[in-house]
Amino acid sequence: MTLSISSANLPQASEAANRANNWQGLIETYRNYLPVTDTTPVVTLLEGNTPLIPVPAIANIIGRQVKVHVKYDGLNPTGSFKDRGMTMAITKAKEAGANAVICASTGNTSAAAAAYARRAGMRAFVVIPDGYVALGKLAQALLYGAEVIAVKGNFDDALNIVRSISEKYPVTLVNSVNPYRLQGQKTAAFEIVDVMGDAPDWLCIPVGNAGNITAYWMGFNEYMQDGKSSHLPKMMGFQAAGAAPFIAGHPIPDPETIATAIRIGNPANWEKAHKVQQESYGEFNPVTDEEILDAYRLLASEEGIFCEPASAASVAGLLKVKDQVPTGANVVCVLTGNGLKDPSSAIEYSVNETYQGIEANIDAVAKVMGF
Ligand code: AN7
Repeated sequence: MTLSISSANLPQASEAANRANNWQGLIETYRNYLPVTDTTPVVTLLEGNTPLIPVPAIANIIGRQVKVHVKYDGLNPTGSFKDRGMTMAITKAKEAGANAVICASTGNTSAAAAAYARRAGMRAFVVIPDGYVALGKLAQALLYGAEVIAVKGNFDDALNIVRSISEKYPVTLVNSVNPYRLQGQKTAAFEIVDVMGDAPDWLCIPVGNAGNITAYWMGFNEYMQDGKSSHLPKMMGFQAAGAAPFIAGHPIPDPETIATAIRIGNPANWEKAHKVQQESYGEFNPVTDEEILDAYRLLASEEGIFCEPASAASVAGLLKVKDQVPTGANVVCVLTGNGLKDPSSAIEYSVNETYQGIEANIDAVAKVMGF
């Protein structure tokens, strides 16, 4: 007997499956919302389209039928949300004929800038605070071919330097003061609404320079104006307690936190962030390093999701203010970076340790297992 298979017999691929299989990167997907033309030379690694994952263990802690999802942007090509901004910033730099880009970075921006700039054939200069960039991020920047300059200062010092250099020399600044960065990053809000069918009630997000919270707000507003959502979320930004200028109300000269990605004392997008907070009836709250680490371990060990410490600040923050969450609310926490970025923190702060020096035989291993 012969089996004939025609396409009519096959199940129809869902719209979601089509979207995943045909994904062309966020500039192609959201072209109508972005400052590009038909002749813009798009530089892409097919970033975006990251999963929105339910986290039932975290929702259970809150109770009251609250639903919680994480937007796992650590699954972007270089492992962080920075790819969304960088595809736009490097595309526009290429369009303008730039040969070199520069950024200050706590690590993730440098990895993304390096990857996209090198792909576009440009030099990438990254200025980092010496000793305060997680190992995976430094490894990426070097291997992608960036020229890495480690300065004896913090991120805020590095940002001041690169701002001045980009004014004086022919090199394009790709920190989030570059407006194209936020244009690209706003697409994460589009993706959330596209998947959920509406905006969430709350968006919880870690805050450093406050570029990302500003970009999300822009995205939610543009989609709302386009009739794609019925309401806007309350924007809940969380800073590490030792690096919390928005809670202090003034820049912090010596920011300190184990979450080195957000070890930032003088955010570049200060006014924009306060506008977001006011317009969205949102809040900025601090989370301690202990709270960040608790959320970091909880996400990994209860939900199977490995993010970097700074990203866990969004979940730490949600749990901190959980009594304020309305009953039945839809909450999205943004997980900005992949856990593999920072293997040292994972090993240092993990509850479990490796059983070492075990003889390589069945009895010895079974004994360790408790049998
Ligand atoms: C994982 O890479 O500033 O509030 O130089 O890497 O938009 O600054 C990184 C920031 C959150 C904060 N989570 O975002 C850099 C850098 C992670 C980050 C933030 C960063 P913004």
